[in-house]
Amino acid sequence: MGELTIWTLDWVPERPRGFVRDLRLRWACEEAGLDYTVRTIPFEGRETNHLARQPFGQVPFLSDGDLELFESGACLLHLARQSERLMPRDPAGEAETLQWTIAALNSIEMASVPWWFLTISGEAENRLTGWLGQRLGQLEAVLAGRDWLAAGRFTVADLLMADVLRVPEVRALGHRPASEAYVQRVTGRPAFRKVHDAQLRQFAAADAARG
Ligand SMILES: N[C@@H](CCC(=O)N[C@@H](CS)C(=O)NCC(=O)O)C(=O)O
Repeated sequence: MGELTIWTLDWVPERPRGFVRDLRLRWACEEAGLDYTVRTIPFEGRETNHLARQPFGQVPFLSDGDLELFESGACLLHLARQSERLMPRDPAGEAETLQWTIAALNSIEMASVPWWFLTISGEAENRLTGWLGQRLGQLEAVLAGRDWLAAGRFTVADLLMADVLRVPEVRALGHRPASEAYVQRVTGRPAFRKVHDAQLRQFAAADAARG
C-alpha cells in the first residue's frame, strides 16, 4: 500500500457540486481511516487532458503509490481490500459486499444515470421512468427488511448504493420510505458529512480563484 491520491477536477459548475464522484473515494478513505491527498486536473480541456489516466476523460482516478486506477467502483473495491471496515474478511460477508457493490453500479446506477440525464434535459416524457421505478421498487422491498445491504453492517456497498440513491431527482421519484430512511442513515455518517463539506468548500475556493 502506497500513498493515496484522489484525483478530481479543479472546478465544476454548480449542479454537480456535492456529487462529483471523487466524494465516494474520499468517503471510503475516511471510513477506513486511510490517509489521502486530493489533487486536481483542469476542468477546461478535461476531454483530452488526462486520457492517459482516465480514458473517458472523467474523474475520479486514484493513485496508490505507483499503482493507478480509474472507475469509482474499482477504486472503492481497491480501497476496501485495505480495510475490514469497508469489506468484511469472511467469505460470505465479502461475497455479499461485492454483490451489492456491483448491484449499485450495474442494476441501479445503470438505470438512474440515463433516467436523470433525460429528466434534466427537459423531455416531456421520460421513457425510462418505468424501468427505473421498477428497480427502485425492488430495492425498496430489500431495504424494508434490513438496515444494511451486506453482512448486517455498514460496508462499501452501502456507501455506493446510498451515493447512487441520494440524487435529489431519484429520491423524489415515488414514495419509498425504507429507501429514504436508508439514504438518511448512510449519509448521516460523520465521514459523509465531512467529505461532502470538503468538496463544496473546494469548488467554492475554486470560484474565488477564478475571480
Ligand atoms: N463510471 C465512472 C463515471 C465517472 C463520471 O461520470 N465522472 C464525472 C464526474 S462525477 C465526470 O468526470 N464528468 C466530466 C465529463 O464527463 O466531462 C466512474 O464511476 O468513475
